[in-house]
Amino acid sequence: MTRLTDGMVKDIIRSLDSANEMLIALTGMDTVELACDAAGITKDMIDLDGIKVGIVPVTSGKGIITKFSESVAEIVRRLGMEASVTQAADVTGLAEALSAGAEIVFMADDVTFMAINTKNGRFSNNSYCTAAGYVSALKGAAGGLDGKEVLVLGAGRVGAIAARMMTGMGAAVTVYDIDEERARALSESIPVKVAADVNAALIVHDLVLNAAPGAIDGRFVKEGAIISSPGIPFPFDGLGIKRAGTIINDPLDIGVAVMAVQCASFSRLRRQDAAHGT
Ligand code: 2YC
Repeated sequence: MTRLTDGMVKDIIRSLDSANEMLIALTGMDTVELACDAAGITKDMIDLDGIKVGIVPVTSGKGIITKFSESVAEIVRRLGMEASVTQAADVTGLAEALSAGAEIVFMADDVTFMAINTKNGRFSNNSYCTAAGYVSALKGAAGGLDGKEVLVLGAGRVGAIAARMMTGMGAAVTVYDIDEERARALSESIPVKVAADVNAALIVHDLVLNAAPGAIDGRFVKEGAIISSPGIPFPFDGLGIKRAGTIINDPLDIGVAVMAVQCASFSRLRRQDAAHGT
């Protein structure tokens, strides 16, 4: 997953309203509904109100990203939970969150971004939750994925999980990765086709899940395509934006919302229905 920079994070909090409006318009679901769908539950199965959440800044590696923790806290508050960023970072911050009775603790270093359920130790991972959230968004925008052809760009952590999920939903998935070996390796474990050329694959796909870090050449975006594209930097040029019918993108919101709902579901499910997909 591309590492966020201070510049990319600074506008997240102010853009959360429009991000939620965009989701409703494009997928028919608001952030809570989408997060529940991605976590394999429905809203009536869980009460998110007032769940205490601690966000602990982590100084390891490239260090703290300005407003990253506060952005995570704001996204979680909008789900109805009670979120706060700890004063201290790292281990001391974790101790602070636990002493304050946090039921869920969010922490991210440069490799792993997780939400831990302190009641039972189960945890949510940002890569899985981002994949699940963007698959749900694509499913909503496309009116279902069963029997549909979907192109996945990138066979990394998010792309591979998304490809597996959509295959399981009955989609005919084609995967492209700049390292063809990585796409081929994925096709050994799940029934996906491998695309050798990204532009030849793009131009024939109405549905795209973009989990690759690079820019996309707008000339090859199929007219009216629905593109679900997590994270940053935003990979489309003006022509790509014009040719696509729908582009679902945000730097952090959907992934974090799914993490919070999935992690809460580990200890808070109302009805003990088996929550599928977690
Ligand atoms: O501020 C902090 O606590 C930093 N340690 C946070 C580092 C986050 C690094 N990860 C990322 O930027 C990306 C996110 C978009 C989600 C997963 N990796």
